[in-house]
Amino acid sequence: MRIWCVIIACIWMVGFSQEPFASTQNGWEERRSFFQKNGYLWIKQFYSPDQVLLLKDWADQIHQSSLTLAALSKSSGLPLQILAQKMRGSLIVVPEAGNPSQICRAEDLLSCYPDLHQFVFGTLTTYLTTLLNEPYTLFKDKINFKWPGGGAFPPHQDFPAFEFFGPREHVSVMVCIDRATLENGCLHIAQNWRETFRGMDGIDPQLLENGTAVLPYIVGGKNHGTIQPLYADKISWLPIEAAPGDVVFFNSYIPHYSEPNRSDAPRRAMFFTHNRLKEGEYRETYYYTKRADPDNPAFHFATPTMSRMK
Ligand SMILES: O=C(O)CCC(=O)C(=O)O
Repeated sequence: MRIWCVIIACIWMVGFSQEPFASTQNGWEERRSFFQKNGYLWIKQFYSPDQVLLLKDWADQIHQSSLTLAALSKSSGLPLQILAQKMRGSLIVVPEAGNPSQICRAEDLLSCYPDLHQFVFGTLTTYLTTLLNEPYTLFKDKINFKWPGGGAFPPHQDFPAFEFFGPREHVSVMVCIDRATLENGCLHIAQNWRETFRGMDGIDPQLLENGTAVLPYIVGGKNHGTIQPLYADKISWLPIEAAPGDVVFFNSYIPHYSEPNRSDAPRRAMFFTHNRLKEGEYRETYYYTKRADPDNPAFHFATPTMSRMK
């Protein structure tokens, strides 16, 4: 009798100790195959409420610094673009096209906030590296403030804005700071976009199958970078009404857009774009080039900001 009890206990312990391992593996595999099939992965409550408090503090500090730079620009008569060139350790601050007294976005956050850099690396970069089973590295980073009245980001793919640098694919992570709603201009992501365009003229079928096709887009003018309406109108869009602490991983080919903020509260979100480490480290080159040529339309691709050709 005693020997049977020992055998049953051993079987139960082996089964019990294997279960968490087995379910963890399944968790990664499910997430990986969802991301690979759909081009995005939305993880609700990725950050805890206390981590969200930290992120909100960073967002507040970044906005304060951006306002200080905007005030310096006004008092010195030097445009923000020139300040970003002269003060290489400072944020890159870009005003709203429709309301230049409002800040649309700030970039190169991680050079100015080393603690935020460590926080992002230890959470998002590490998570992404495990999710996709190979090392990833940061390519660029920014916060889009989208204050009340802040402008729309028309439908676009990110890849054509990044393609002048080395990497052939990227994964951005949107970190939701404020609740994002239909009213305040949440992100919308294309669903099944590869299926939508199968067999359609003007798109390379092999690239479409690989998920790396670039849809025809408007070049020049105030809609520079926007997917041609003939194509964008066919897409079925998923609104990401995300809560603070939610994160959304999405690749640089998936079409996305967001509406203006029609509410009276901000819709802030940070974006951390990564590339495969084996394609090289580009973050410093990216920001060196952006500071040297800030009005290049490639840096204002489907955004509510001003550039040379807009
Ligand atoms: O902040 C948003 O709503 C959209 C962001 C985006 O698509 C971009 O910055 O390229």
